[in-house]
Amino acid sequence: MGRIASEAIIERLATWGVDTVFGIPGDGINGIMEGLRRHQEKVRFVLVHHEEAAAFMATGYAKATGKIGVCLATSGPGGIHLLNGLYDAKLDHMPVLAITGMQETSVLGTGYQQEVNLDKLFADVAEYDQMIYNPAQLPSVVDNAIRTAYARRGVAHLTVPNDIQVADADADPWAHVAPAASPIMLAVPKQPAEEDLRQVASLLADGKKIAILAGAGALHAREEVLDVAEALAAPVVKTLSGKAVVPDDSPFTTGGIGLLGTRPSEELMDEIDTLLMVGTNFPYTKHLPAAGKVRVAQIEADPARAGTRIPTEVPVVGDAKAALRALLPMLKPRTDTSFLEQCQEAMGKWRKKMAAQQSEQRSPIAPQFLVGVLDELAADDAVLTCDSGTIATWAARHWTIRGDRQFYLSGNLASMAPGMPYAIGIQHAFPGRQVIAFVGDGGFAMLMAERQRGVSPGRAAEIAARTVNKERARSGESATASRSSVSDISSARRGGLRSRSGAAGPTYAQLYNEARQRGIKGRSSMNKAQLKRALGR
Ligand SMILES: Cc1cc2nc3c(=O)[nH]c(=O)nc-3n(C[C@H](O)[C@H](O)[C@H](O)COP(=O)(O)OP(=O)(O)OC[C@H]3O[C@@H](n4cnc5c(N)ncnc54)[C@H](O)[C@@H]3O)c2cc1C
Ligand SMILES: Cc1ncc(C[n+]2csc(CCOP(=O)(O)OP(=O)(O)O)c2C)c(N)n1
Repeated sequence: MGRIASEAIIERLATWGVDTVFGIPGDGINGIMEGLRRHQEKVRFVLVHHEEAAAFMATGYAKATGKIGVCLATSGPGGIHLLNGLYDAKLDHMPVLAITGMQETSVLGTGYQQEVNLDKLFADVAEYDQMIYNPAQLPSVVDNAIRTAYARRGVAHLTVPNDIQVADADADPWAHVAPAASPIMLAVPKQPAEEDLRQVASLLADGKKIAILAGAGALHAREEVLDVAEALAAPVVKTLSGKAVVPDDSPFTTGGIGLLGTRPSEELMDEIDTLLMVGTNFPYTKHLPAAGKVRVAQIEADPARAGTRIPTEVPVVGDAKAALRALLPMLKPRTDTSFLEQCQEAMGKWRKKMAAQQSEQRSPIAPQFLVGVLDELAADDAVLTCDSGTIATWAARHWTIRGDRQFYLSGNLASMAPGMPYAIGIQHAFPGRQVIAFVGDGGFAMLMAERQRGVSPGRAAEIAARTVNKERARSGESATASRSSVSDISSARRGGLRSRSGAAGPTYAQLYNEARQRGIKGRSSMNKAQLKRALGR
């Protein structure tokens, strides 16, 4: 067989810098698997157990690297399984490309086995959604898909019928749409209009009690956020997705906002007269000041999202880092630091309260203690991923950002189970880095099988697996992963032996036994010394 169309796809992915594809093979994508086999030195294929996990891995990869994540699924059910992870990418604005198989063109529309119109099904989730009917569309549609995913910060989907996957790559050339020799992606202009920034500076100059709300779109702008905070003597409140914008021990932050946030952040929202929002689309508007009570400026990359959450006097479109850097010299430095000091005092009390909740003396060990120990022992550049559920509260409050640490969760979709696949995806991107999945027993059970796939090169799930609570499992009470030794405690307190994620779910013992059969190591983690041993410290 000569050069096939699937090779043109894989080669083009490689030209765009794609080095990893997450997925599961199937008859519907045999041709694409052949393309991957022929170009395995350029693009590696990471086999997963569930397509949803492949999409989460691609999303985690994109979140941590800023590069497009790619997942692959067979026709019909394989493609359907991708969807939840793809919606996670869509809602958290991550560039992800999904490639799926499709029945061969000669049977399309005949109700053939596994015939699901995946292009129609993906129409809502994907910014770019295209069936490939002719190899001559390649590599243009790959370029368009990737370019659109980056430009619109979302999902692109290509579905490829079996016969096209293995068709002669060079047949039927359509010279007039011949693509450029190399992929072209023109960056969106980052610099906001100077006049807009002058208006922001003027609004801030009038403020007496100013706060900055920084989100995921400012993760790359730590230095600039802190510089502006210092110039304005303004506390920085962080969204959960923007937790890593500034370190948690910075004197300029009051930590998170919302249900999982801090009291000082909540209180200051009632006090401020001016709010500067940077790189955030924070959804829980009831935790923001009442409309009309404060003057608001917002720096946002997407014009469609500038000024959408709260009445905003000065919406500015541009990149957070570039905008803040340009804004800084326009600011009138504030000499009155009393509001900031008041916030710092409140934060001092809050930190003590959080530390008390981490106490080793609490018996049985508290969830906060577990995260506290993880926090203490983890590397300064560790990446923490977590599931949705109560577990997110402890990650939010007891995992501290210091050094180059990062933190990722399914922010806006709030789906169960992304913690471990995110970690595995991120571990593939950064093989040498410590990546910790902090997962609930419910979420863990959903995609537990992926733990096996995370073994190599993955320290990813290692820590999660190491904190399995073996002793309790043996006594018929226990759970699975890191969060497990937390979940079983809260259940145990209520005298229950079952996972809180559902009475119909497996008991912890069943879950643990299944985990063990899959080669996952268990550890009992009842006190700090045991936890340290379990974590290999
Ligand atoms: C169980 C659970 C509980 C949660 N509880 C909380 C909570 O209590 N508090 C909380 O804050 N969150 C919480 N979340 C997350 C919450 O649902 C939202 O996902 C989160 O608040 C959104 O944060 P964000 O606005 O920073 O991120 P996003 O919604 O991703 O918004 C980021 C914005 O930045 C923009 N942007 C991107 N790049 C740039 C750039 N270069 N320059 C400028 N702008 C840019 C984007 O266009 C986007 O509008 C919870 C999630 C879960 C799963
Ligand atoms: C796919 C999906 N199904 C259901 C939910 C609703 N839900 C949110 S948290 C949760 C329980 C999570 O349990 P677990 O993973 O053990 O975490 P915990 O809350 O115990 O920390 C459920 C059912 C959801 N967010 N996503």
